[in-house]
Amino acid sequence: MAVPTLATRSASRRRAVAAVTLIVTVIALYAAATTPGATAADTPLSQGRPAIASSTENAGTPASAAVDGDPGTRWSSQFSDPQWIQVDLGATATVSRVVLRWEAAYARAYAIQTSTDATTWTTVYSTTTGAGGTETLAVTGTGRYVRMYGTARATPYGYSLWEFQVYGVAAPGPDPGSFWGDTSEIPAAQNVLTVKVLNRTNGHYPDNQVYWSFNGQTHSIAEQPYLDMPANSAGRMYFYLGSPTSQYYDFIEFTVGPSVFNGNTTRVDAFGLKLAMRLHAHDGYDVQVGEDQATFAEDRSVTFQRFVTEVPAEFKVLAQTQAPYRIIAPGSDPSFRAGGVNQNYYTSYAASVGVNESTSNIFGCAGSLAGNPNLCAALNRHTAQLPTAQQQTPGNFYLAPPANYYARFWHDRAINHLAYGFPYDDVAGQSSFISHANPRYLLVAVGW
Ligand SMILES: [Ca+2]
Repeated sequence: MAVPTLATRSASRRRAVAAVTLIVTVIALYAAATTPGATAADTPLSQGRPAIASSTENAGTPASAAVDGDPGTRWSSQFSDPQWIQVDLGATATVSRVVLRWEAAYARAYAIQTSTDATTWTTVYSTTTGAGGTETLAVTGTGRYVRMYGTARATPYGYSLWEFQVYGVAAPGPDPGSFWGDTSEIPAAQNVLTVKVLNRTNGHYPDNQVYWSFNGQTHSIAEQPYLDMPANSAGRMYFYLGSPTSQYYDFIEFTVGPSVFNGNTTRVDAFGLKLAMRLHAHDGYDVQVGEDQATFAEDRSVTFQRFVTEVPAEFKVLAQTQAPYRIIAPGSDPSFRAGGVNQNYYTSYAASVGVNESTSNIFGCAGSLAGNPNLCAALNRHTAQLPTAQQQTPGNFYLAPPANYYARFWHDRAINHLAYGFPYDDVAGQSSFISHANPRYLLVAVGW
């Protein structure tokens, strides 16, 4: 472990205190048995993207194995109907082709469906006479999410796909320039750097209802979008929507030296508002962290619903108890603490790797784990059972329970998949911490 910076560790050591009903209308809007002319070399939009499924047969057949591009790994479900597998393309795409590479356990009846929000689905292909093997389907659809929804198995086994490949054209994302606005008129700092706060609430709040607060000053961005940031240690800047005391709030944290900025967004305690920050330095360094632009673009209610849909049952409560204001970290929820229904969520797994620590202390990297960042990170990422050399390989993270699915959710929605999902999420460079000398400005986007 490198010596941590003040900002990161002071923040990260804080203890946390703090089914969608699917009406499947099987209407084939478009179905064709022809194979579209596409080059064999093109890469599916689905490859390497986050995938989830209604079930898995065992830990060796995760949903991710159907989108990994490896013909020797597969997803398989439990042996019942219906079952589904869904992939998140990361942004809205025009979908033109789906390739299903079935293992022997294939679907007789299934639909291919698309969705913009992982809640409401549109069927773009369906069949009751699936043939198994490799099926190449020409479809016409639009969506960020694509799933195979199986309603009748062809064998007594489950549904099993070597690969679930979605091809098409990704819609152009938001223009990064317009997201971050015009940076040419940012005033030069008299102190260390200029902070500019951006209203990216998609019209939910006007500029005179988007507030920032730092070191005793509170302003709306209509009054004052800029702050000339002085050197300070372990500082926080808070953001509020609606009023300066609104329950819709969040913060960034930082340590600012005479000629350096160190700081991060954080989901260690909770999600309150979508936040992203972009640091620009005099030498041309220009780096962004925080929620990605697709997450900024979607409504808050969609983000909450997506959380409930995507995480395992034990974690759904995190987006419910303090809704609509917060999605809280698992270590903050009574269900995972002593006496709670999931107090033993981690117990047997932790014991299997020689750790005797409470579930909430594992999520919070507290107790005996406060001094062991690597082990705490491995437990949160479900890599503690692997050889040490593989514990910090991102491709191994969050592949099976028990794991911190709250943290995984924020990584899946973060720029470059970097987020502070738990206190030692900086292990293996996975956090949203950024640091650079001679900073010129910091842009902070506040979303809904
Ligand atoms: Ca595979």
